[in-house]
Amino acid sequence: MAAAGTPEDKDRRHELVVVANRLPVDSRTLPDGATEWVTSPGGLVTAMESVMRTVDSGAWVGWAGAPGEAPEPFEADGMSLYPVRLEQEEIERYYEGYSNATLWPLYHDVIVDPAYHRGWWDSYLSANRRFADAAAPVAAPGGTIWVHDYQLQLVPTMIREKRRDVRIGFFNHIPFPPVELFSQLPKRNSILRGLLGADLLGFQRESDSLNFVAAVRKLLGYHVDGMTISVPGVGTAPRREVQVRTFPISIDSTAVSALTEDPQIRERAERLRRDLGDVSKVVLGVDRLDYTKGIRHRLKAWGELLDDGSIDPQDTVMIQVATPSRERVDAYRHLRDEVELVVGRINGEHAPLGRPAVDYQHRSFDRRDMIALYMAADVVLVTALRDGMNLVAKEYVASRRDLQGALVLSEFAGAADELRAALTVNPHDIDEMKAAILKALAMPPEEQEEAMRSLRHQVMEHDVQAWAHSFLEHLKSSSPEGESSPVVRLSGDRPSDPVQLEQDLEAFSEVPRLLIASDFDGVLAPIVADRDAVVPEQESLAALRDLADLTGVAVALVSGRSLEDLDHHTKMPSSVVLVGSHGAEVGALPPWMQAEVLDRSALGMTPAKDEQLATVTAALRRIARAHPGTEVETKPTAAVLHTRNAKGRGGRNATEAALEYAESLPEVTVTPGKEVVEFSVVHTSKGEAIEALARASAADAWLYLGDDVTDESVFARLGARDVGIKVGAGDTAATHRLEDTVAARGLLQRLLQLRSEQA
Ligand code: ADQ
Repeated sequence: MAAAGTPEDKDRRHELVVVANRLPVDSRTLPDGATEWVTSPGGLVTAMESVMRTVDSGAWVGWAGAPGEAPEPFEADGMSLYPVRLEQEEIERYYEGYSNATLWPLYHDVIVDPAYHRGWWDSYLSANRRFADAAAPVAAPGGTIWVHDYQLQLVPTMIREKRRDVRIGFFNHIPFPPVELFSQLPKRNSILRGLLGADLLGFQRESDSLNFVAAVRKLLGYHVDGMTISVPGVGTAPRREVQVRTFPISIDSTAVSALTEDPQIRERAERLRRDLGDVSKVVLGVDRLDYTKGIRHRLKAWGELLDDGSIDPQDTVMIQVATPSRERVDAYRHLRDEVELVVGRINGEHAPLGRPAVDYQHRSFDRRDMIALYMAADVVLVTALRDGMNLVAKEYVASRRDLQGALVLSEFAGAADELRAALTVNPHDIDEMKAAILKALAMPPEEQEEAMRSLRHQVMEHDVQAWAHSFLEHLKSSSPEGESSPVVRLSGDRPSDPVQLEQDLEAFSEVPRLLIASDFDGVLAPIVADRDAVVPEQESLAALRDLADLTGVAVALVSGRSLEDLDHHTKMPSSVVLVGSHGAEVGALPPWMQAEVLDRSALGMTPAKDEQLATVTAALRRIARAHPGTEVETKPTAAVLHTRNAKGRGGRNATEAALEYAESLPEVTVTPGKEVVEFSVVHTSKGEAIEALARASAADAWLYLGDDVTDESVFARLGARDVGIKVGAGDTAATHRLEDTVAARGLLQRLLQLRSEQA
């Protein structure tokens, strides 16, 4: 409960200012007419509360929920709250109109048609201005302003126009659509420019980040390097760099998990099952009543399972909690009518006497009831047609300390990227959904336990506090107005602490899924004058090979050498991934790696790059046709002309023709090799390659060994659980230093020992 009050000092400036459409409190009128503020539940509030506690003075700027005159700023739970005034007309046009009837459907794959009205845009602009005007003056000099969600996409630039000294972050809670869809939006470029006022833009899924970057590249034509956008200077404002990153949001996992031990909640869960007639299986859906959540598809599958007798309503019941939402928007009213019609029909045809087949609840529940529901459910169905993340999936997992229960999860929910042990479904495929529901209902307890253990590891480790801290840490390391200074964690030849290194290795080897990657020259082999005469430390290579055979370990070698050269000198088995040319060439992947993640996102491919690659490939093919025996190989990001099998001067002539053609392509990286010429359309770094490998192997943490300046792009990306080791002297962003390749060998052997003990 929040205590009402007013800030002692109205000119107070805040280190961290959160800007969101709504304040984290709701007003309640007491019997004597006075107003009381009550903390409103919700993921964002919980997340930010824990962050706010770590700053001296935090502020929250948002709408208080009622039209007209806004309350004066006040204090609640150690935070200063600054209400923003919105008129009734603005609520209708900015919030219900542009935000929820234009942007929401457009950003969710146009599941319903977005409505475009010019008047709504004007209101979106003026309402965003109000939020920016309220937020800009309250941040401390050099402070941080964190703007949230699609309703406020113009706010970052509006704040920057007033305050060049603050760091501005923006997080989008919903998906960002592919450029082909986003392009529909009238004023689309204004939205992009509005967002680019931030120093850091955060999205839920990697695909959202990539979609955003592709939109900026295609629609604004700005230069993009990996996930860094270069925003040209305007007037006196200098050129700036904007970072785009993926931060999957989460829940307060520990708090949720702890509540499952509460005797009252346990009793509530048991009573719930008793009240349902002690059926043998309870299936649960919990959603805002929103067309994005796939409730109709789920009910269709459920209805068919009852119709065809696959489910017996006598011993299985479905609870569908559908929270009232946006009831003034047409599409939501229609959805409610449809859902209630279908539920009525299913119950009419299948409900046993005195009990429903679908127990439909159209209302809000308190947190404790929600957890009791999760505890009572054998299966939870999350079948969103499109969802930024979906916190219900994570809440269910955090509520199952008993390691029982099964989660059916749509691949179109952001949570599917992390919750790999769920039963994933395409909710548009009703047959597939029916099969997944039956599989979940029949899942043996040991299998439930195995899956739930993996799901819980993910949810408990990556909680909302970690999400918020990670975003703010990234924001802190971005510099206002674009001056960039490399991170130096160990300067010169300062050694690192061996005890700390051992502790870090121990902690690292306990993580379920690991990526272990290393540079080659200078780490696994001493540097020699003649590159071809390099002699690797055979025991280091052996340790890496053995590590690659352990469960949950992915191993990669990343080098500036060409892939072929790297392969020739290391002779690694197929379980080890080879990455050559500083990340631009990726060798064969083990079958369990997600090749598509690596192909596109690592490598920074966009529709424009696809086009460029097609043009280059066609030109090389013309050259190959003119020179018999030569051929063109295509790779995800490159085309390669091979001349090895050409007769006489044919090979040399083809190479010359290719190199001449290369001169017309300043943006393409052309690397001539032994009887090959590679044309790569992306400029990659080892850092980008490691990030992508970590994603492709679903690694929870990675360890990297490197000796060169090109390895700093990897160390600059170290997360809290990752380990970076610099071999040799020099300033570095790595956390540890080893003297030479002999020490590196020792480390790999120690790691092998630790991980084998885990196994
Ligand atoms: P939402 O679309 O609101 O959020 P979701 O992530 O599922 O969706 O969060 C819903 C929350 O409401 C959950 O915490 C759930 O427990 C709660 N809830 C649902 N029904 C309830 C009821 N009847 N009573 C009480 N509580 C109820 C948006 C995006 C999501 C993204 C979040 C956070 O659309 O994709 O995950 O923001 O970024």
